[in-house]
Amino acid sequence: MTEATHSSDSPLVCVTGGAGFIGSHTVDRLISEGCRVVVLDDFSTGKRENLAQWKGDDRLEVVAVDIADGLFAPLAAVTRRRGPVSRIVHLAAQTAVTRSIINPLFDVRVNYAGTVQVLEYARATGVTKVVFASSAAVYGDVDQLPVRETVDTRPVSPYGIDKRASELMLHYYTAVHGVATTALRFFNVYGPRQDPSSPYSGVISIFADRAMAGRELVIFGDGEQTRDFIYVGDIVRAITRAVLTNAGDDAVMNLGTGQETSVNELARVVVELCGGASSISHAPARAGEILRSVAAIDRARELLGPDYPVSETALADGLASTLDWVRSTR
Ligand code: UD2
Repeated sequence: MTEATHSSDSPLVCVTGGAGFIGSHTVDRLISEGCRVVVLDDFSTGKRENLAQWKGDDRLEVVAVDIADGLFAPLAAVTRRRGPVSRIVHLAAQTAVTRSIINPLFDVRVNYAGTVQVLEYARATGVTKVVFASSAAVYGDVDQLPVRETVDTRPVSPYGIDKRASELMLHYYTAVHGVATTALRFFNVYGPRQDPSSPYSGVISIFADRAMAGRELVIFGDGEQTRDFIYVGDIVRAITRAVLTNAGDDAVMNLGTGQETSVNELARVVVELCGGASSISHAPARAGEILRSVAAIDRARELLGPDYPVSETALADGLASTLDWVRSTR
């Protein structure tokens, strides 16, 4: 054991799903803020290359593990060497809403039981804070926009139900076991490292990938459906704040920008930023598609603090950074 690896003034933070899109950016930020990080990831969608910048750096350790099998065994060797995990960012999940509809038991195992595994570890080992990636999917279809955390949640997929059930479990562990927790309801997150290769990939990653290659963009439905697109850097600032402080203890909060953008508008901007070579076509709307989605962000503003804007990155700037990244990978 060395001073550096066991230093008590440098918190050891566990990031589940830390090799993924949002997870790897979270790792970058936590290390740059002075933390040591242990990543748990099953590499089903996460990639080692997302963490390649830390290769050989003692501040990061990566353990390949399925979160649903529990955290005790995979973290035992790490904590023997480095001391206890003090905080957890829980991002590991199966992220495709459609997959949860096809295979609800798989969703329950990974997204719900996986969260309970995290909370059990936190309770048993005295972890001081757990931050959980919830989703706008907990809302289902709502009448009043922008959507507030106070509305009744009516999730319409096993994915949304498991995220909501996980939030309730977080509250239970806070109320009964005293584990401090925060649930962050992500809206549509985009940015560098988002993988465009799956049919469930985020629309911005798909549009950026195609427009950069001069290929056609396909809009599902009339394209007037809206989303609240938040840049990954802004999401990661909020995660870091919540996990390293008591901001948002025992709360759920939306993380979006409060700005509504239609898919038509998005397609136009992406094509323009890429030089205008791509055509845009339409295909039938996706089944079960929500028409409009936009977050009320007053609660996040209040809980994270005025010195910590929920969303700093304008869509045009975030898209430019995303396209720069796509360019750099070719
Ligand atoms: C997002 C989340 C999902 C869940 C859900 C909750 C992402 C990637 N997914 O699903 O995990 O939290 O919100 O409501 O953030 N589209 C096209 N063409 C394409 C791809 C998509 O027109 O090639 C449309 C799609 O029909 C939808 C919009 O773009 O209207 C956004 O699609 P998405 O898959 O990026 O995200 P969403 O909102 O379905």
